[in-house]
Amino acid sequence: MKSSLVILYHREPYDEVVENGKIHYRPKKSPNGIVPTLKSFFTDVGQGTWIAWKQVSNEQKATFTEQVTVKEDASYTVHRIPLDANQVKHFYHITSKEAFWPILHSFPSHFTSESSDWDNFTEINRLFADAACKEAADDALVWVHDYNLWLVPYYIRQKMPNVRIAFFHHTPFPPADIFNILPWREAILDSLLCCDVVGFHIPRYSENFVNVARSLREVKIVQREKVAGHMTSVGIALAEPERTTKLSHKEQIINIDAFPVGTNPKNILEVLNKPEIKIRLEQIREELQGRKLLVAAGRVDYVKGNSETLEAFGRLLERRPDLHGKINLVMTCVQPATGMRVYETAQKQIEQLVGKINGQYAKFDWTPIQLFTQPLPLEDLFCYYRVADICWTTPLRDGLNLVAKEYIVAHEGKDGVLILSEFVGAAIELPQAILTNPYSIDRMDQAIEEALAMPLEDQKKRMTEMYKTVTTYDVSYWANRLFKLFKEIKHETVLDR
Ligand code: GDG
Repeated sequence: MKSSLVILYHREPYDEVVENGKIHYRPKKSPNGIVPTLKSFFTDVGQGTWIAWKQVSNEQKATFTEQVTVKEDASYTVHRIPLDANQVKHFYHITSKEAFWPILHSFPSHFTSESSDWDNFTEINRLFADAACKEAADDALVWVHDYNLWLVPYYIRQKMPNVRIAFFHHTPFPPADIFNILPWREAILDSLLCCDVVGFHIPRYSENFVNVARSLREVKIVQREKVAGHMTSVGIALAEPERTTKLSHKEQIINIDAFPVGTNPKNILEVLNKPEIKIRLEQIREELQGRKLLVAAGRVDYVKGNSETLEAFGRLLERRPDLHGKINLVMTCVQPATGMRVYETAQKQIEQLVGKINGQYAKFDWTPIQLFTQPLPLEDLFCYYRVADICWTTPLRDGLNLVAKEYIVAHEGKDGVLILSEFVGAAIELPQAILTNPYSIDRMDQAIEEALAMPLEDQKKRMTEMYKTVTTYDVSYWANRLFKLFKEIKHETVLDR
C-alpha cells in the first residue's frame, strides 16, 4: 500500500536492540527531541513511511532488509537507505559539516569545499528521493527535513509532479551574501523552489531564503504579512517586522513558513515528578551545599559558543574572588562521532579551557566546572536543569535552541534565570530572558552579573511569562499547526490561480 505521508529524516526513528540474536525495533530510549513528534503524525494517516539512512558493511549490504514495519502507537514503515562507511563519512561528516554547516551558521571562515564530495551528496539525495517516490501515493505529502537532504525535492518533483513537498530547516538560514558562497547554490535553490512549503524556525531565516531566491532566480513575491503573535518583530538581533509568505517561480507556488519548534513540557515534568527523581534532586541539592549552580548543555560545536561561555566564567572567577567555593558550572558538551575532524579542534579547546580554569581556581573540596563529554542520562540533565539557578545558553548561532525551552519548563515559572544568546532562533520568542551578545566580552560579563544579582521576584515574573510561552507553543502546537497547514495546501501552480 502506498503512503499518504512520507517523512525523510537522516536518523532512524527507533533504537535497534538485538536480543537472543533477534533484532527488535523499540521506541527511542530518549523521548526528547523532535523524533517522537514527527512519528506522532503517523497516527493521523492510514499509511506512513519514514525514510532514513543506515550504515552497513559490504557483507551486510548483500542481505540488507530495506523495509521494516514498526508498531508503536501507530504502525508505520521505515525504509532504510544502506550506506557504507565511506559514503557516510563524505555525505554526513565532511560535505555536510565542512561545507554546509559553516555557511548555514554564518561562519564563512570555516567553510571549505575542497574536501566536499558533491557527487556523493547528489547520489545519496537521489537515493532518498527514489525511496520516497517508491513509497508515496500520487497525492501524498512528502516532508523532508534539513539541509542534508536539500536536493531531494528536485529529484522527487521530476518523477512525481503532483505530490505535495514540504521542507523544514532545523538550522538557521544565512543571509544571501553568505549562502551564495556555496558553489552549488543554484542546484540547492532550484530544489527548494520545487517545494510547496519551505519552512524555517523564524521569519529572519525565511526572509534570508527569499533574498537568496531573488538574488539567483526570477521569482515573484506573491504575498507578504506582518510578523505578529508571540514572535518579537523589532528590537533584537534576529527580529523581523514583515515576511514573505508566498513566492512563485516559473509555474510553482512556494508557501514560505516560519514557526519555531517547541519542546515537550509534559514529558519533562513527568520525568521530574517521578519519586526516584525527587530523591536525586535532593541529593544534588545536598551535594551543592548552598553553592549556586549554573548549567550549560549541548554538543561540541564551534557554533554553540562553549569556549566563549567558559572564557566568561573564567573572567567571572577572576573578577569575583567572593564567588570562589560558592558557584559551580555543569557543562554537557557531548563529543561528536569519531572522524568529524571539524570538531576536533573545538573539543580540544573546550577541554583545555576547563582544565585551565579548574587548575587555577579549584580547592580540595571545590572544583568550579564539571564537564561531561559523554551524554548524560536524560533524567540527570533534567535534574540539573531543575536545580540550576542559572541556565547559560549563549551559542554564537543556533537555529532555535531547545535547551533554553527545556530549562524554562523544568522551573515551572517559579524561579531561575535564563541567559540566552540573541543569535539563536528562540531569542525572538523569549524576550524576558537576559538576552546577550556572545561576540561581546562586555555584554557577556554584564549578563552573568545581572543573572547572579536578579531578585527572586524578578526571576519569578520573567520565568512565569516564558513558561506560558513554551507551554503554549510546545511541540504539539508546532506539529498541529503544520499538519493543518499541510491539509490546507494542495500542490498549486500559477496556472491554478
Ligand atoms: C538542531 C539545531 C534546533 C544536551 N546535552 C545532553 C542532551 N542534550 C539535549 C538537550 C536538547 C538537545 O540535546 C539539543 O537541542 P538543541 O536545540 O539545543 O540543538 P541541536 O541538537 O543542535 O539541534 C537547533 C534543533 O535542531 C531543533 O530544530 O533547536 O538549533 O542545531 O534536547 O536536552 N541530552 C542528553 N544528555 C546530554 O548530556 N540525554
